[in-house]
Amino acid sequence: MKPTITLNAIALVVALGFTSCGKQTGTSQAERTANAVASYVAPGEKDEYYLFYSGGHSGQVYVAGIPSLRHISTIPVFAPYPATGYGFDEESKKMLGDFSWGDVHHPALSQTNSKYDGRWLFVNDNANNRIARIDLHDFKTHQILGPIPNSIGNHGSSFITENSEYILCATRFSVPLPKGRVADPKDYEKEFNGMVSGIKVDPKTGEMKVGWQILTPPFDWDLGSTGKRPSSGWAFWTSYNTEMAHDTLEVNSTQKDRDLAAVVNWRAAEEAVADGKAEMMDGVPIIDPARVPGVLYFVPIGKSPHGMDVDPTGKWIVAGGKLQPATTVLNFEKVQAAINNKTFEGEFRGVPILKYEAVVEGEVPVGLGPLHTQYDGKGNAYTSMFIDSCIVKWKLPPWTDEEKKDLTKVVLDKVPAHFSTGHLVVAGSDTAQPYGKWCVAMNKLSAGRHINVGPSQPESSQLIDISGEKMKMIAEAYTEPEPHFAQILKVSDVQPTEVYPKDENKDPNAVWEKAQGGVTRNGNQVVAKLMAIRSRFNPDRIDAQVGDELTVHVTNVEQTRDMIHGFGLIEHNINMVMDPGETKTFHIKLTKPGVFPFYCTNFCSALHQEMQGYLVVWKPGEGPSGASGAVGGTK
Ligand code: K7E
Ligand code: CUA
Repeated sequence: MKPTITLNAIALVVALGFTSCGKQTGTSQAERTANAVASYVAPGEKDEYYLFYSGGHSGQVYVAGIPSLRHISTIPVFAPYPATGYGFDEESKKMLGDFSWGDVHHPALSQTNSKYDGRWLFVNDNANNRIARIDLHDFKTHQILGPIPNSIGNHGSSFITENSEYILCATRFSVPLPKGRVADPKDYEKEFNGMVSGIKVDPKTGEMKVGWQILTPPFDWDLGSTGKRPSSGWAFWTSYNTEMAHDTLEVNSTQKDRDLAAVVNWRAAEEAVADGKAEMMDGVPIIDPARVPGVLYFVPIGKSPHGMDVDPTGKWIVAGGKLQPATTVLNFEKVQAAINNKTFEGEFRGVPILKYEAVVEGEVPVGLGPLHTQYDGKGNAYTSMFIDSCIVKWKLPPWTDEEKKDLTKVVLDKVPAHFSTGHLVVAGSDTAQPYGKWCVAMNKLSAGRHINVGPSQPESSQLIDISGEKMKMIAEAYTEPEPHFAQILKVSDVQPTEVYPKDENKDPNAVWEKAQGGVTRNGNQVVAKLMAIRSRFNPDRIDAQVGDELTVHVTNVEQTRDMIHGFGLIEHNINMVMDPGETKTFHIKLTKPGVFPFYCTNFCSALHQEMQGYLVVWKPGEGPSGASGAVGGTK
C-alpha cells in the first residue's frame, strides 16, 4: 500500500534522516561485532530458516536465508523466468496463460493443526485475480488458479485456514458482476459488488478449486487473517472504502472515522452452500449474506485500517489504522458474545454491525501509521509503522487495571527501521506456535542507504532480534521489488528433493537412452525426442522444413543433484531448463528457413560449451529426403 496522504511526512522523515522513533544513533564497535556475529553464516555453513518473501509486481517469490538475509533463489510464479526456463515450456506456458506478470502480496505456508507442515506455499496475484501453489518438495510452482470468477483485485489473500482447508480471499476492487457486465462507476453503490472467496484445497495434492463466494457491498477489502483455536472457522478483513467512493479515493474514502471490517464465519458459509442456500453465478455458488444470516458481520474499525492479524492464541485480533495513531485490539470472546446477544449498532444491507464498544479490548497508542502486526507467542505483538518508520513492540491483553487506564504502559519498545516499513514478519506468527527469535521488517524506501544504482532503489529488509526484552537491529539487505508479506520456515521442517527419480518420471515422451531418441514425422508434424547428458544432446540434429509444426521433448537423464541442462534455440525465443530426471516440451511452428543452432544454456561440465546441435529448417521440398522432409540424424 502507498497512502499518498503520508508523502509529506515521508519526505520530511527522509530529508531529516531520522524518524519519530528516535534519531539514528551510531553503532558502537562492540555492538557491530556482536551484530555481525549474530547474522554471520560462514562459508560452507547454512542458514537456520527460509525466508519466503513476496516479489510484488515482479510476479515472483524470493527465497533468502535467515539470519544471513542472503538471497538464495528465485521461485518464478506469475512471470516468465529464463533462468529456470519457466514460461517457455508448454506446461509452464499453460499455467501462465495469457499473462506475463502478476502482483504477489501475501505468501502463506500450508498448515496442519495451526502449524507449518512444510508442504506448500500459496501466493496471491492482486492484478489478475489468481492464486498459485508452490510445492516445497521441489520449490516450484505447480498450479495457478484463476482468474477467479466474480473476483477483481485479489489482494486480501492468500489467508490459509488452520488445517489448510481453504485459502480465503477478499476483493480489493468492486465491479459490476458477473464480470463483463458494464455499468457507470457513478452508479457504484448500486451496481458494483465485492466478494469473499473460499478456495478449497485438496488435502492430499494441494490442488485448489473455487469452493464458494460471499457477496459483499462494494467496500475495498484490505488485509485479513484467519482464526484459530477459539476463533477457528472464522476470518477477518479490514476495509478502506466504506464510503463507497468511486473517484478520488484519497479524499473520498477517508471521510469516516471508522470503516467496517468483515467478520466471516467460513464454516457457516460452507454449510450454507451444502444446504443449497447459494445461487450460482459464473459457475460458483454465491451466498447473499442478507439472506443467509450468520455468515457475515461487520465491525467498525478506525481509521482507514490496513492489517488485521489474529494472534497465536486465536483470542485477539489486531487492526492497524493507517490514519490513526493506534492499533485496535478486538476480543474474539466479546465478538462471539455480541453475536449471540445481538449487541448490534445497526446493520448495513442486512448485515449486522457489531457494537464497537462491545467487542473492542482497547486501542493501543503505538504511534503513527500502524500497518501490520506479528506475534512472538510469548504475549507480545510487533507492529510495523509506515509513517513513524519503526517496529513497535507491545503487550497483548490481558492487561492489568492500571494498564487499561493508560495503554501507553503496554508499549514496550521501539526500534527504528529504514524507511517506511510495510509488512513485517515474525517466524511462525500466523500459526499457534511462533518461533519467536527473528523479525524481518520489509521497508518500502531504502533512500540511499546502499551504493547508488540510479533513480530506482531497491526495497530493504532488516533483521531484528526479538529474543530479548529490547529489540535489536542486526542486519540489512536489499530485495527485488517489492516485498509485501513473507513467511519464515525452519529449514528442518522441509525436505526438498535432490533429483527427480527416473522411475517417477511419467512423461510418455521421456527418453533415457540413445536408442529411444530421434526425430519422426507425421504429415507436417515433426516430433523430436532428445536426451540431454553431460555433455551432449542425443540426437544433436533435427531436420524439418518451413511450415512444419515442431515439438521437441528433452529429457535430462542425469540423476546427480544440480546437474542441470538447458536447451536454448537461437532466434526462436526458446529456453528450456531441465533439472535432473525432468522432461520438458516445447512446440513451435517453423516459419523461416535456416540453420539454427541449439545449445545447453546451463553450465554443466568442462565441455558444456560443446553441448550443442542444429535445427535445420529446409525450404519446402528441399532437404536430404526431398519434399517429404527429412528426419534428424544422430551420431
Ligand atoms: Cu500492506 Cu499488499 Cu499486505 Cu503491501 S500490503 S505493505
Ligand atoms: Cu549441459 Cu551445459
